[in-house]
Amino acid sequence: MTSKDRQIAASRRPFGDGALTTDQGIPVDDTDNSLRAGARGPTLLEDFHLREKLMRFDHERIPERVVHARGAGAHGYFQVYEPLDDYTTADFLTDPDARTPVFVRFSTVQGSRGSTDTPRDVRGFAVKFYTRQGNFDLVGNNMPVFFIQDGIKFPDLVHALKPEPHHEMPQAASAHDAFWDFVTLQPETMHHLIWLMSDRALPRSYRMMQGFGVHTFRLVDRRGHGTFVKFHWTPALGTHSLVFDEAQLISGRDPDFNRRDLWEAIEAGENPSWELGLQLIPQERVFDLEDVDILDPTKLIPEEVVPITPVGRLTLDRNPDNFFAETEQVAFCVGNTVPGIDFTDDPLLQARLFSYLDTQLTRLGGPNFAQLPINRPLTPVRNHQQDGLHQDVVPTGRANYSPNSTAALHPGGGFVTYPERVEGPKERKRSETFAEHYWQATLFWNSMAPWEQEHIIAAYRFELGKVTQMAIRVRAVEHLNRIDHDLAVSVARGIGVEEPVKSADNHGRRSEALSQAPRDGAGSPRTRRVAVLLADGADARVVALLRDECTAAGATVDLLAVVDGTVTTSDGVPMEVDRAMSTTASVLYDAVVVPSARADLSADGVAVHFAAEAYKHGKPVGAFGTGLGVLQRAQIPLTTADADPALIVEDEFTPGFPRTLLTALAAHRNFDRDVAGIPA
Ligand code: HDE
Repeated sequence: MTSKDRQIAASRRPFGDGALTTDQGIPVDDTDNSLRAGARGPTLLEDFHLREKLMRFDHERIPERVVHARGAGAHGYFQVYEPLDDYTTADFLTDPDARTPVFVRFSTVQGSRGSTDTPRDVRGFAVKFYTRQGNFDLVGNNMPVFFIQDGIKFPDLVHALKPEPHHEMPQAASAHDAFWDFVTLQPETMHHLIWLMSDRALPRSYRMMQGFGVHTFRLVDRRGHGTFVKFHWTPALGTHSLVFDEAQLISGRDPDFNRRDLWEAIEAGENPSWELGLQLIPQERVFDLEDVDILDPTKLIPEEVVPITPVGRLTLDRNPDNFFAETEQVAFCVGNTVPGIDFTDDPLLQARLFSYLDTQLTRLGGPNFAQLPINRPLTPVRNHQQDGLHQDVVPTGRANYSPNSTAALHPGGGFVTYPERVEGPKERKRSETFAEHYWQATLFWNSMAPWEQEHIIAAYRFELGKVTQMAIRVRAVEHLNRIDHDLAVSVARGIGVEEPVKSADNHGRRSEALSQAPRDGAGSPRTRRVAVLLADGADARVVALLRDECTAAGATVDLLAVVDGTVTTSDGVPMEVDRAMSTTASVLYDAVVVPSARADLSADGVAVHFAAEAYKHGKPVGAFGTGLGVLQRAQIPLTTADADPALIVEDEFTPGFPRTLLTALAAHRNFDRDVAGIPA
């Protein structure tokens, strides 16, 4: 239990048992019948219980977030490995014994609150640290760069991205004219766009995605010396993605896919964790970072140029008690910082410093939102601010001004802004160091594994294929041609645009860290979900062995059959199944196994589709004995393990089967499969 948990506990009020009262504490005698003049007569205005109950119901909603409306949150803690006092005075970064409570909210960006978890989209990764020096909010994303360089373009970007104004379509999707019209006219978006077209936009789980602070911030040590810093979160479970077809199917099968995954993992004690890493950039080095201006949020600093120093760990271990009170009412403000961490002049960051404070006034209905239990700091709040809507405390005393001659409230010893020298004419002008928009998009493209490149091409084709105006498609291909000629040609071929003439050479640079391929290898079978398709005559001993080995490795196994209830094992004994195949889908699992059985599952269309679809999405697929028939019917080529390490096929069950399956699960997927001919 953290100190924040204890603080929140004081605000808990269970729905619980006991005598029902009104909000005024008046005991309620009957909550099922309104007060009427006779059983069949009109309802009386004096029914204060009815009026209060409906009034409260009518006002249950607050405005959803303008962006990042759909999210999921969890409590946890952060602990630094070693004191970072060479760089900062921030207390939570200098005391390895301090377990700083945190609340994290993950989110999608485009969709409204009730939309799906798995659109092609950026994900928010916002962390509120309740430190001993007040709240520090690191409001980041799962991609290290942003679409625009100046916050003044944010309303334009978001208007273009969100559903179009006349008919409010499409929901949670960037594949429409307005978005592509805007981005192709605003070329600084090109780098973030290629990240959005990559598998990074389809995380398998919030627990399996990286996080980034995006902007360059500044750490300040006790001598007042500054070091530029970029924040990175690296998930313990590796960084893994869905494939687009699967993500779209999940939207229908389980729109709460990522939210459920986070909730269930924490309920099961599988606490997700991330390592915090810092790219530390001495102020003197700022101008030798090749073509990167550290104030430009559309650029990253390659890890080969400035490596990441691991400094601490974030662990999430408690689900919220109440979605609205915590996940919905949490108010992240980029301006919430603590002594030792300061801002930079990144013009996107500067605009955010205004926006996050401002938006809460509408969203949370007034200036006292910091008093809500989820937003309240652990440190005492002492100032002369007062009144306003929803004042939750009773200020005492009379000296509500400063200076005053009675109370001893005085500033000092707190946050001191880094005394950076600034001068220049007042002007609306972009820095020339922000002018180049393509080389890092090329770097990203060059760093991708072949399958990642294929997915990117398919994504551009899909998105641009939905754009109705040919001129926008043509403009997009022109930009792609400046990133990489082959990429532009491949996309052009898929969307009916003439192939462009080569206009620039690819610089050929790569940065290993940008690819997800090596990060896939860093995975684990823990919390992965295996579907076992059972039929009558399955061997109970083998099924138990398979289940036990998977469970021992932290994976979960669902036994599925054509209908819910039981199957009869080879010993003639009934074995309970978890559910019918038709009530779920392969896209909700990480692997599919078809054990041998007497009954012929290959005659069942749902089972065959299950296997084919999992195979098509690169998942581990295993079968033995008569189970192989299902794979054959699904047109899955039964190749050797060398050709496809995620295809585990055996004539009969061996003890090696679960082990190979678990290795394949840890490696996430085999995206090198040729799945063009699979009919699923
Ligand atoms: Fe946000 N953003 N943003 N943003 N953003 C909001 O704040 C905004 C930007 C991010 O889980 C809003 O409380 C402007 C970059 C996350 O509650 C709003 C600009 C990055 C979240 C807002 C940006 C983000 C938000 C909506 C350009 C990644 C969700 C409600 C100057 C580093 C936080 C709210 C949560 C939310 C404005 C750009 C991430 C409207 C004006 C860059 C993760 O204030």
